[in-house]
Amino acid sequence: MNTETAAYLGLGSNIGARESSLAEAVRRLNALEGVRVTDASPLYETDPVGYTDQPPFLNMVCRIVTAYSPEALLEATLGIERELGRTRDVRWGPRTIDIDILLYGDATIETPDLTVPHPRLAERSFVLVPLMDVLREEERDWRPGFRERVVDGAGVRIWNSSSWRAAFGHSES
Ligand code: PH2
Ligand code: MG
Ligand code: MG
Repeated sequence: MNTETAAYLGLGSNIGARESSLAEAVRRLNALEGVRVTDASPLYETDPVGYTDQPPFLNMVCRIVTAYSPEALLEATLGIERELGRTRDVRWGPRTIDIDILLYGDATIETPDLTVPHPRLAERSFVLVPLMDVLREEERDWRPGFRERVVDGAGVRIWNSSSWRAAFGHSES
């Protein structure tokens, strides 16, 4: 019986040492008993969406394989956000680290605490661009329209970091 599920997480940071916060979040995710990070996208610097009077973000997406239920995964991601100094002041406002569950297998989840697929996933280039870097071919059919979706990439610029490439294994370009 296969009790592991592939999932995709979107991460963002726009306060403090953005790149180290993201790297530390990925490291802590991978260190969880029930999570293995299999792929990490490059970093992108992105214009703030929604509440625009805040600094630019660094965003990325990672693919994980997890033994956790969606609820347990949510708890674990909130725990890492807290450990890395996340506070919740303004909705959509500045944050040291945000970890969102974008996809959890092909599941559709609708509870008071969690909506999967992430409800704003399809409108956000800062999520779609890095998601397309790591989304596996065989997992594209989880959501109708992914294959066809045009990613315009507006406000999303690759963030060239040799330390990120060294840590997460991307080739240059
Ligand atoms: N997250 C938000 C609101 N706006 N904008 C960018 N560019 N990147 C984000 O991660 C982001 C945002 C709420 O989670
Ligand atoms: Mg978010
Ligand atoms: Mg969030």
